[in-house]
Amino acid sequence: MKSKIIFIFIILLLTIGYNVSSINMHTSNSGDWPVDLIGISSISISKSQFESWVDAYETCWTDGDHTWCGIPVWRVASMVDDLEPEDYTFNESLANQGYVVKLTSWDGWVTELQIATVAHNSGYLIVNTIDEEELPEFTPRGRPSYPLHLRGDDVFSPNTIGGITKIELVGITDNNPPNIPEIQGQKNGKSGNSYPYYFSTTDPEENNIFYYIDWGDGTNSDWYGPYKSGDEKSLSHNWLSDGTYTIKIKAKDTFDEESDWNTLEVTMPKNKGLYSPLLHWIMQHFVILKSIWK
Ligand SMILES: [Ca+2]
Ligand SMILES: [Ca+2]
Repeated sequence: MKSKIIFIFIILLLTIGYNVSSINMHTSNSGDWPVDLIGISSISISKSQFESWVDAYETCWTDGDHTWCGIPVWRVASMVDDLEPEDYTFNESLANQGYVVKLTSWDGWVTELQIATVAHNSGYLIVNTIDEEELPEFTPRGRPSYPLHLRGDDVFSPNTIGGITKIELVGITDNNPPNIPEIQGQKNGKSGNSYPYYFSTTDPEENNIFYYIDWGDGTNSDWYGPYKSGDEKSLSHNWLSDGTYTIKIKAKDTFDEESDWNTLEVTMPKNKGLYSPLLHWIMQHFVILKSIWK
């Protein structure tokens, strides 16, 4: 009898202990930030960062019982659709190419939205509050909700998703590399002097462009940019030793698609045997003497 009472007491203790620990887990929401946002650039969004975006673009939706507030999906996408993270402008040309906004919940559920459907559409909101309070960890039906939930006029099953901890722009397709860059500049000069070289190219999708210049003397510019498609840029270089060098240049776009190389041969120094001022003077006078002789 006594052992039975002790046994029940232990079971009671274990049950209470389990409930206490599970209550602690469910009331502690702090573990779900940062949320990963991955596109052309990537950011781990902190809670306060997301709240600052909501300050800029707050959009709310009421389901009759509750008011949910956050920002439209396309505004979230705009934070990683350029090379610079948190460039608030929406990359329309990228959206016109088409991609999918993939939302992943911490429980593994995935919802994919075509950017063509959600662009400039307030029917799809990523919300972080309900009735001005933080989201609960779970919906009344036991589905994940905190930290971010997809809500709005156009959100129906099976697109409903909460507990969003990863947002990705995927399927950015049909991309082409930039065209082979052109390069112009002095082909002859003196070693030790610095000469500017001008280069430019365009990208079929008007993506921003990076340039890489190999100066032919064991040094290079590394990836240089990004610059707008079609803009002319210049870099100066100084060859320290006499010789003939082959400058090589290539370009890549924001998707890391690389062009082929272009080349330009330069000679440092000028060939003194041919181009010295004395020889130039003799050649000029030889031509004059020849014409007089005739
Ligand atoms: Ca942007
Ligand atoms: Ca491109």
